[in-house]
This record gives sequence, structure tokens and C-alpha cells, in this order.
Amino acid sequence: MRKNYLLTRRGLLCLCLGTLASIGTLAKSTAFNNQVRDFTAVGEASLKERAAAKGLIYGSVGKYRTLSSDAEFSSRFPQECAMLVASNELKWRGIRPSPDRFDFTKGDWLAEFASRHNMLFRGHTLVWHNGLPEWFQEKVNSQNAERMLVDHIKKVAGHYAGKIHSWDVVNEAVYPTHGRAEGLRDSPWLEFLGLDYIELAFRAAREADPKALLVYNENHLWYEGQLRANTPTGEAKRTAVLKLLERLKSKGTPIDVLGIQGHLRGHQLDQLHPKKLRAFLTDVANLDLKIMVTELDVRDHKLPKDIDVRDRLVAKAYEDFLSVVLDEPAVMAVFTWGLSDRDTWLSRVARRKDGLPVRPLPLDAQLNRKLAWNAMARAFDNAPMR
Ligand code: 9MR
Repeated sequence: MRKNYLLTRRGLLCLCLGTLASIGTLAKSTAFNNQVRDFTAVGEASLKERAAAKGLIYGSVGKYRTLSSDAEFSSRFPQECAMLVASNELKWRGIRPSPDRFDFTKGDWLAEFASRHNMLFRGHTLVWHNGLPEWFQEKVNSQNAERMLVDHIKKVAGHYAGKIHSWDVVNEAVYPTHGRAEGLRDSPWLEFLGLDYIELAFRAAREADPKALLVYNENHLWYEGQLRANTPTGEAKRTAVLKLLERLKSKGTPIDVLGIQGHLRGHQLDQLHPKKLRAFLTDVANLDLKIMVTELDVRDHKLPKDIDVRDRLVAKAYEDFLSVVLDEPAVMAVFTWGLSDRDTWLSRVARRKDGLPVRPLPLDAQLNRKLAWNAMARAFDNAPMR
């Protein structure tokens, strides 16, 4: 009897929800409702102007492929961005077609584009377990790894010395659930060179380019729980990153900045714990390090299809995250992982089941400002002065 009763109630509920969904109002009637937040941004000033007014830098990753072929996008990009972040073009796979050959063509094009449009230029990344060329596995081993790594850094950072604002020297080296010493991630560099590969990389980078800011860049520091089984919690990651930074600083390693990747997830904003994140930023600042938000975007693949509702939730994620992070005076810059929905890695890796295009970035695919843009503008406007 009881079971039937429950089933009946559930059936009724499903029916009601189904009806609401079919008339397109489900999203607006659930916890996803975010209509009350006012995303008004005062004035028309660009993101780079608003950031600069607070002593911050705003920029975005920009791809050679898009910037060199899309005139509309390439003229819009410098209007919003004070910095161009070069990524895939400067990774090992992008820049080192063979062990003995470096191809700077695309990187140089981007550096020149940045300079022509009075933008700062930033490089990602010199050392990563990912983004390695196919020849790497066959040619790099514990005998030659140190020489390969140091040569690479000297060659690449040396090539851009004087043109580059900052380098992500080492990327995503921490992964406590791999069970390795110091919470470091399994990577060929750790396997071949041991714990000190990170220090080695920073020293080589400083030698090659004494002026660039040197960054350790890490992901999921904002995310409280586990992404999947066997992935580290935010707490475990923050603890291990802090230990790493303390160790590097105590050894006099030339590191200037912690980069916090901001790959947010609109459907999992409950994983953002403002107090814990804020306390972590203070701990990092107390090590005499600056902080950059390095790869900001918001996955919307699991949000409702209604664009108005979806855009509000994405904007909320931007504003909630940035208002916590920008409260810390050591934060000096914010970079999105793309400027427009026209060109985002998420349209490949986080597609929507309904087939609709994803909308994770400040500008839409037509290069119009979205609520996400407003949210960023508001976060910059409300940020304390640096
Ligand atoms: O967005 C990047 C994508 O185009 C590349 O195929 C991929 C592998 O090189 O890297 C992506 O960028 C990653 C960045 O380098 C490090 N942090 C996570 C980013 C998203 O995976």
C-alpha cells in the first residue's frame, strides 16, 4: 500500500515536471533559478580597462589558428584584452616537432600580434606531463631527461626573453591520490628526474629570462570534492600545493606566482567553498607570492537549455568565484581560457546532450557581450584597488 502510494505521488510529480518542461519553464522553476541576481554593469568600458582601473591585468588565451584567420575576432580581441596568452603553440607538442628542431613560427606570430596591439604576451607551458610530442616517449629517458628539459627551457624561454610577461613554468604537477612523495603527480619528469625537477625547471627559466614572472600553475584548487573516484579533493590538492610552494621558497627557488586555473562547472558551484579558497589565497600570499587566475571559463553542458537561465548561471559562477579571489590583494591578473564562445575547447570536451552550442565565455559566438561579461565587469569594478 505504502509503496503504491509513493509511486503514485512520484508519478504525479513526474507528470507535473514533464508538463512544465514541455512548456519550457522547468529550468526557471527549479533551484537553477537565478533571476534575482542583478548583473548590471555600469558604463561601456572594456574588461581590460576595468581591470586596469584596479591595478589588475585582464587577458585571454588566443589561438594562432583563430587570430590569424578570423579578422572580426582578431580586431575584437585587443579591445577587451590587455594580454594575449599563448598556449598550445608553445607546448612541447606545438613547438618541438623533433628532438633537435624547434618551430617558433606560430609563437612568433602571436608575440608579434600582441606587440602590434599593445598587449602583454604570456606563455603556457614549459613543463607538463601532457601536451608532449609523439617522439617524446621513445627519445626521452632518465639518462637524457635533465639535458632535454633544461635545453628546452633555455631555448624556448630564451627565444621569447624580453617579449614575455610571464611563463607557466610548471603545470599541474600535484596529484595527491597518485600516492607519490610530496603529493606529486605521476609524470615522466618525476619518473626520470625525481622531486627536484620542478626546482630545476624554475632555475633554468630564470636563467633564460631573468625578467619574466615565473608561475607554478595548478588546476581544481577551487573545487571542494572529488571530480571522480580516485581524484584528489580540493583540500588535499591545496595542502599539497602549499607544501610544494613552501618547499620551493625555502630552497630559494625563483618562483614568483601561483596560477590558479579557473575551469569552473556551472552545475557544481556548490563545490566552491569561499572561506576555504579565500584562506588558501592568504596562505599563498604569506609566502610572498603573487597569484593569477589563469584559465577561467564555465562549463555549461549540464545546465538547462534555456539560454537566459543558462547565461545567468554561468554569470553567477564568474561573479561568485571572482568576488572571492579578487578580494585577495596578491591576485594580480585574470585570464579567461578564450574570449568568445566562437572558439572554446569546451565545444569539444564538454558538449551538451541537446546538441546546443556551449556558452562558457564572456562574449557569445557573434562576439557580443553576455551576462558572463557583465559578471566579470562587475567583479573588476567591485574589486579592491591593488
Ligand atoms: O585547451 C587546450 C586544448 O586545446 C589542448 O588540446 C589541450 C592539450 O594540449 O590542452 C588544453 O589546455 C589545457 C591547459 O594546457 C592546461 N590546463 C587544462 C587545459 C584544458 O585541458
